[in-house]
Amino acid sequence: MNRPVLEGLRLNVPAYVKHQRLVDWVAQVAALTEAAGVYWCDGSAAEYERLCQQLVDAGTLMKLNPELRPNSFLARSDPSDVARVEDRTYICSTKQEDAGPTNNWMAPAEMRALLETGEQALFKGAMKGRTMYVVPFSMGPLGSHISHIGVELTDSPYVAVSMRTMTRMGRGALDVLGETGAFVPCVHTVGAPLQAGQKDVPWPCNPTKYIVHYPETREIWSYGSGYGGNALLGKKCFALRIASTMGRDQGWLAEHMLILGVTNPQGRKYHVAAAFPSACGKTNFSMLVPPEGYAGWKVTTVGDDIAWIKPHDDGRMYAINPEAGYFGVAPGTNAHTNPNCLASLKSDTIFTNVALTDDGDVWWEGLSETPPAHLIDWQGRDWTPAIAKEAGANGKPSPAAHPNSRFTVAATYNPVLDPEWDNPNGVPIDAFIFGGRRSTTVPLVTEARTWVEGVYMAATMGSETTAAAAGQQGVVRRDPFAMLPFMGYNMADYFQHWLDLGGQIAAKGAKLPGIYCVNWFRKDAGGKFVWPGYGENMRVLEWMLGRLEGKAGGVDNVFGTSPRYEDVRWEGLAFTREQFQSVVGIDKAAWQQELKLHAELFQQLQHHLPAELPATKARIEERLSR
Ligand code: SAT
Ligand code: MN
Repeated sequence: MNRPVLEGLRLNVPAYVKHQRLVDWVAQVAALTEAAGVYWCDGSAAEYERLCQQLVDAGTLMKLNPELRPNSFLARSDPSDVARVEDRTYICSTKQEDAGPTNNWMAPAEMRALLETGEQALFKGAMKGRTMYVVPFSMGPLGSHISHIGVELTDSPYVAVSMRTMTRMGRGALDVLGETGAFVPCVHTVGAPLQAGQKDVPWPCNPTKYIVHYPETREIWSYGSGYGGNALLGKKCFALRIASTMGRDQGWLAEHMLILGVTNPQGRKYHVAAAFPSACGKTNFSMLVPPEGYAGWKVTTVGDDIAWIKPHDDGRMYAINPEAGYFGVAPGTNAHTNPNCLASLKSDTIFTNVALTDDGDVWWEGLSETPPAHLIDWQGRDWTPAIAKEAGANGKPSPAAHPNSRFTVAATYNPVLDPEWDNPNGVPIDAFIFGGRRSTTVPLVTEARTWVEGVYMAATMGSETTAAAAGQQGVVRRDPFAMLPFMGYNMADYFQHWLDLGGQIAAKGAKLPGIYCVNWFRKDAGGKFVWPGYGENMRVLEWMLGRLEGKAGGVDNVFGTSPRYEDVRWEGLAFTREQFQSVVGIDKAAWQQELKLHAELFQQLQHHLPAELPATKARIEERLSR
């Protein structure tokens, strides 16, 4: 094999690497970025430990108390680099209409000039003074027909270690690749070159950020951020934006969905995939603990964030979780909201931007009812309830952990991990759930009467924005399929793709998965959540499964079928008929307003918008006017 030699730089290609095109590309990017060295990750435990120690020495990671939190670390990011940057995220397809009106777009040549080829191109010399890590990874079980391989080149060792937890990273992925296999090239730099003798900072990054996707050549280029969704390129960039485009071209789906298994006392197991926007409780739902009265029921996690779903010859849709770990929101996680998650985080976890306790453990808002008397906050400053009150705004104390602080942990630490989570053939999906965060209007649960009605529900989903993305929080925006920040192509074409797949399955005579719309987040007049949520969501799940079996009752509303009070099991929960009514009721005036927002969305997406959607809207309007 030809091993290119760059002047003054050794590529250090391990003997087991057999892929010439990969080696050539690594050489090219090393030359462009002027990396000081190249290191190929093998994915071993020894390598992980070595890199973590290196990160500790550099001040990026802090080792937590090994007695309280074995093999775990805390990272504090730069305070400006704490979330995804949607306004800096681009889909660079040749034609703008292929990116569609919901994405930022730039012509590929123009973007390449900015990043790679122009006089002042950002990637030129961007890795000066830093090692470039070659991170091969598989999204999905190694060798599965649903999986795909990527290789990330990054100058961030924090990214390299996080990728080992979040993906099947290392030599195994290269073995699958062989000599000529296809891979998605992902280039990432924190954009902070080091001049000779310059001292590094704990969290290098750049105020200029670009998260760039070329869907046609299936490439990802990310500049300036070290934060999760911007930097762990296997996740949102590959597994959603690039993969959604692959799915469009190849007849499958890449979705922002958790996948759970639910087994009833008779031993019958179902699989459900559920889409919620970022930081709306996907991890909690995927690890749900059935409440009192549900003896014999079991919920198991296949995935907590992303699903790749392929129609199979038997007419069913099979899903895999392309990831191997959880990059979840820490605040709010506790023994009530998600005991299984808490158990997953006992050891071997990298925490980012949570608070540090005086005995070297972690804390975040909601972990305990009363905060410790003293903490070090996510920015490394002293924190006490009194300081927090002083520094707070709008009557709320300043949080010790950033609202988007995260944990990174391998799926194998989850005590309720589904035994099929690693099955290369995936699990058959029985139902899809779509949910937003809405304080009003949208009922607790509604079943779509048809596939088209379900696609309509998903397409018109709205949600109040959360801390997962930089920018204003709490404003309602349309977030179709919870994919708004993650779509790799034209949203209207994506709606069509969903309709087409449903049509193909129906044409085979197979039963389509049920589609449900949920909203756990309705509030009462006092601003408090009415539905208790978390484990109690099991009651809603049981109703859905009952519907699939044709056993559970319901009543039609303007846009689907919802349960009556007596259609839900209430054993073990004091939830009155009135309370129930306040979370399922349809307020006609609110729905008339809501439909105006659907109309706005359809106006924005009118180019290629499937005719079935406005037709469904017209039917809802007709029912509303009765
Ligand atoms: O920050 S991530 O993009 O990885 C998580 C999320 O926003 O869902
Ligand atoms: Mn997500």
